[in-house]
Amino acid sequence: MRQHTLILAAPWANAQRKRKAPSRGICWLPLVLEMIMQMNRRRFLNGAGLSLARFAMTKARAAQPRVNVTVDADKKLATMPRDFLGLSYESAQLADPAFFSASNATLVSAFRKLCPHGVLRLGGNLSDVTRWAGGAANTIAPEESAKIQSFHEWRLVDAKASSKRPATIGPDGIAALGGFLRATEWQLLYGLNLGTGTPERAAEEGALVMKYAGNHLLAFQVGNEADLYGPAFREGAWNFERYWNEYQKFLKAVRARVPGAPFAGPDVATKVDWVTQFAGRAKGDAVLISSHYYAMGPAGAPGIDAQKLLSDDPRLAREMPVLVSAGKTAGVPYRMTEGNSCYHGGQPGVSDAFASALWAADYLLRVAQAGYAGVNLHGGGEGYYAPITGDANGTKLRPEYYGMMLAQQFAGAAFIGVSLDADADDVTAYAARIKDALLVTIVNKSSGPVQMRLHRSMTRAMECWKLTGPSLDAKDGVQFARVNGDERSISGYSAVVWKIRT
Ligand code: BDP
Repeated sequence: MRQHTLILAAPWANAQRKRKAPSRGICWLPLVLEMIMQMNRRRFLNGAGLSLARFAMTKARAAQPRVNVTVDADKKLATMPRDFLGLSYESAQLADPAFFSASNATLVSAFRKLCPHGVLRLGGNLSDVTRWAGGAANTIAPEESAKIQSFHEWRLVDAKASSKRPATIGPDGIAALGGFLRATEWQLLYGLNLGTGTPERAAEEGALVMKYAGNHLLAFQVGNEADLYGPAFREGAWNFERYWNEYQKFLKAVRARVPGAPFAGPDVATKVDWVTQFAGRAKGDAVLISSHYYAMGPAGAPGIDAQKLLSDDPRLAREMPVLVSAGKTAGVPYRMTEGNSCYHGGQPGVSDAFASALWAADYLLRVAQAGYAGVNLHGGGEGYYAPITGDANGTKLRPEYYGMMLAQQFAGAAFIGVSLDADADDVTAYAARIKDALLVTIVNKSSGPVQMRLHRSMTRAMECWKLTGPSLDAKDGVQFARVNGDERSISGYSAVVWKIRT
C-alpha cells in the first residue's frame, strides 16, 4: 500500500502572495487544500477497511511520501465550449420517425438535462448502407443487403428501426428530427451516405435536412470512417486522394441545391494523416475538423476490461496535439465526432457499467483541456456503450451518462494548469476558472480512498458534487449528485468536483 499526501495550492492564494512579494515571482501558498491519498491499487475497500485506513493514515502521516497537486493559474489552457458535449447515433435510427421527434419526451429531457445546447451527430457504419427514400436509384445490390442484415450496429437503433433493416431514411424521419432539434435546442451533424450513396441522392436528402433542421444544422459529413473502406464499398486502391475527390462531388451536389451548405470532415476512424490532409485542403471551407476515438477494443478480446479502460491510453497523448493543430491549420475547431469506451459495440459489464462513467469523466475533461471543441459519444438502442438506451416509449440513463454530467460542469470554463508531482497515474486532476470560481476535479481511478483536509478558510466557499457507483461493474445505483459543501473523502473509484468561490 502506498500513501501520499496531495496538496492543492489555490491560485488566488498565489496572487495574494505575489502582491505581497512581487519580486519573488511565482510561489505557492501551501496547504490551502490538503488531501491525503491512500493508494491501494485495484482493491475496493469496504466501510470498515476505510475507517481503519483513515486511522492508520493519521498515525503514519508524517512519514508518508508526498504527492503535490499544484494548480498553476498562470498556465492557461483551452476553454470548454458550451456545446462541447454531444451524442452520436447510427443514421438508421431515422427509419423510426417517432424516435428523434419532439414527442419523444423522455429523450428530449435526457438530452436537455445533459447539456442545454449539445450536438447530435448522425452517422456510424449504418449511415454508409442506409438508403435514402427519395427518387434517385438505390445502389445497394441484393447480396450486399443480405450482409447488412447481420451488422452488429442494429443493436444501436431501437427495435422499430432495427425491424426495418436494411433501413431507409425518408422525409418523415427528417421532418421529425427537425422538431427534436428545436425541442432540445441541440445542433446537428448529419452524415451523408458515401459508401453506397450517390451525390444526387445526397443532394435530395441534404436539401430536406436543411429545410427541417434550419439553423440547427452544424454541418454535413460525407461517409463514415472512409479511411477504413474496403472492397465492399470501393474497388482498387483507396486513398485520401480518391476520398477527397468524392467528398468534393458530394459537397458540390448538395451546394447546388442549398448554396452555402456547411460541411465538416473527414470523420475518419484511425488515419490521423487523413485529418491533417483534409484540414489543409478544406481550409476556409469546412466548419470543423473531425475524427473518431474508441478507448479500446474489439469487445470480447482478451484483456478488454475495466482495468484497461481506466489505464492511460498512449494513443491519446500522441494524437491530441496533432488533431487540435489540424483544426488550427483549417482555422476551425476540431471535434471528436464518434467514439466511446470500446469498439465492436462495447464490452458488456464495462461499457454499460460504472467503469465507463469514470472513464468518460476523465476522457472528456482531458480532451477538453487539450483543446477539443467537443466530443460525441456513440450509442443508441440497447448498445452496451450507449449513454442513453430505450425507444420512443421511454429512455434509461446508463452509468456513462453521469460521467458526462460531471464533465458538463466545466462547460464555459477555462482550464488552467494542474499537476501531480509523483507517481499517481490512476488519479487525475483538472482545474478551471469559471466566472468567480475555481473548479477542481479529482478522478480517483484507484481502488483506495483519497482523504482531504480543508483549510478552514475554504470550507464556507465551497460546493461539491460526487460521481459514485456501488462498484466498477455496477449497472445501477450510479449517481452524480451535489453533496454537502465540505465533502472531504474521495473514495476509491469515484470522482469529485469542487467549486470554490474566489
Ligand atoms: C465505429 C462505427 C460504428 C460502430 C463502432 C463499433 O462507426 O458504427 O458501431 O465502430 O465498432 O467504427 O462499435
